[in-house]
Amino acid sequence: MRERTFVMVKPDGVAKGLTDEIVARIERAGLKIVSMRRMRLDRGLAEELYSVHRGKDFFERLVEHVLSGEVVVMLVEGERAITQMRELSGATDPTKAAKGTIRSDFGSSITENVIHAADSAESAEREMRIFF
Ligand code: FUP
Repeated sequence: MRERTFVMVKPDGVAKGLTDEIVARIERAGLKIVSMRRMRLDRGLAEELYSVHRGKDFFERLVEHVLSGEVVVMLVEGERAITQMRELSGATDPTKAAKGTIRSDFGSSITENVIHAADSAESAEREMRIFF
């Protein structure tokens, strides 16, 4: 099934110069980057993106991280794009992520884990509407 999803290279990924590597992995998986923008989030956007986590103990840390530098937001399209992007990204905690995934290869911590990829069709729709 052809899907569209929302993906973001987080500030740690941009700072480590990983954007091109991540773009290459997405394209090698047969997915298409329909739109891509390098930008700085403001607090409103960051809190909206992560609104499902509001009230959790890591919320402020997470928001501070995505405000700490530039991000690259992407609209990605293709067969099973949502699942494929979750598989390319790997588990939230880089130490638990499968080998060869973006988070396993490049993540430094559960907060600085390089990439965000929408976790469901509903999240993808909501997040794409925020940014595109
Ligand atoms: P994921 O969908 O894999 O990005 O993971 P979650 O939706 O569970 O978490 C969203 C973001 O919150 C993660 F990318 C990093 C951050 N987070 C923490 O900083 N600490 C935690 O204990 C859990 C998540």
